[in-house]
This record gives sequence, structure tokens and C-alpha cells, in this order.
Amino acid sequence: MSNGNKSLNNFFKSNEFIGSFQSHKDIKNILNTNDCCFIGRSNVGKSSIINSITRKKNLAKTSKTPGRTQSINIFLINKKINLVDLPGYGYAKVSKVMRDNLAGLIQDYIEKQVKLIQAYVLIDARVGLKNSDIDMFDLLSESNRKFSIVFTKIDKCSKSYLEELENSMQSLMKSYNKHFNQFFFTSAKKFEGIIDIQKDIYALSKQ
Ligand SMILES: Nc1nc2c(ncn2[C@@H]2O[C@H](COP(=O)(O)OP(=O)(O)OP(=O)(O)O)[C@@H](O)[C@H]2O)c(=O)[nH]1
Ligand SMILES: [Mg+2]
Repeated sequence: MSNGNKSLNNFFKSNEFIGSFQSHKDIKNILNTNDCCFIGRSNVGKSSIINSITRKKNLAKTSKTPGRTQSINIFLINKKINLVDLPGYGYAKVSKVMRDNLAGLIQDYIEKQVKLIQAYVLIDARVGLKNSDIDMFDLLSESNRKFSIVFTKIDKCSKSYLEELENSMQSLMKSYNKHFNQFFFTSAKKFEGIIDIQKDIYALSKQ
């Protein structure tokens, strides 16, 4: 496990929970700092990665059970940039009404949040890509949002498997070259790859 970079850790240590929101109209005027958001299928590790980035165990609520985050949770870092924890998509076990509500909440946020400057789409490396992820790439590019892909839970995968995964994803990303930035390979559990995301967000905070 790496202890990371001291000055980056200090930057992210200054954080505060701003609130939990059920609709886009409640958040649009709440802060004038830019957002970066964490999107992905339910249980992929969105809330966990926020905790690893900020080095705070329970800043964002995590759970073994999919469907934990059911609202938009905003954390302000260093008074300069917001980390936005979104509900997961693609979870079959919630009611259709709830699923539609959450999908609408995510879509509204992506389409309408003017201050959203970067999205991180998380993909569980063991599970790989699903159709719902491709729908998300389409929504992001149609909304003219920049995004990067963050593979999570790499502590459960072999190096050769991860290389294959990257190769296959690289060809798909050619179709999104106007909006796609880069891949990150991470383990929130072992703090692998977290420093790279911290650096990326730190750079965003300067925009
Ligand atoms: N092995 C391993 N498990 C992880 C990692 N990151 C998250 N998990 C586990 O995955 C489960 C889901 O994590 P969450 O962070 O709650 O996932 P989420 O994407 O926020 O889920 P929803 O809010 O339900 O959409 C938890 O049991 C975490 O402990 C990781 O890097 N490695
Ligand atoms: Mg969550």
C-alpha cells in the first residue's frame, strides 16, 4: 500500500460534505466551484474511491449491497473543486420507478450541470464493460462532457488480464476520441492508482 504524495493528500484532506440532493434544480446554484463527478454501475466503487482520494474512511457512504447511494452527494475539496458522488445505474433489484427516478436524476445532472468539467466513469475491472456503460459514454459525448474511464477493484485481477482489458477498450474509445481523455487503473482498497486521479483532479481545480 502506498502512502501517496503528502502535498496531494493535504490538498484533499481539506474537504467538507455539502449535502445530499434529490434533484438537479436543488444544486445548480449552491456553489460556484466546478464539479467532477463519479459515475458507474451500482456497486462499482464510486463512493469508495472518493474515500480513498480524500483519505477519509467514511466521507462517502459505501456498502456491500448495490444501490447504496440514491441521491447526488457533493463534497467540496479545498474550497476549489467539488467531488460529486452519483447513484449507480444498472441495478436490477430496485423497483422500476426507483430505477427510472435515479436514471432521470443522473441524466439531468449530466445534461444540465453547467459547472461539470470532468466525469470519471468507473468500471469494475472484473466485470468489464456492459451495455449500460456504453449508453453512459453516449450520453456524456452527446452532452459534450469530457470523461475518463476508471477501472476499479484491480486488486482482484491479474496484470495480463488488465492489459487485455485496456487493449479492447482502447479500440472502442476511438469512437469517443473527442470526449474521452484517459484510463486509470485503481484499487480503492489498496490505494493503487489513486495518486494519478488525485493529480488529475488537482489539475482540474486550477481551471
Ligand atoms: N476489492 C475491492 N473492493 C472494493 C474496491 N472498491 C470498492 N470495493 C467494494 O465494493 C463495494 C461497493 O462499493 P461502493 O463504493 O459502495 O460502490 P458504489 O459504486 O458507490 O455503489 P452504489 O452507491 O450502490 O452505486 C463495497 O463492498 C466496497 O468495499 C476495491 O478497490 N477493491
Ligand atoms: Mg455509492
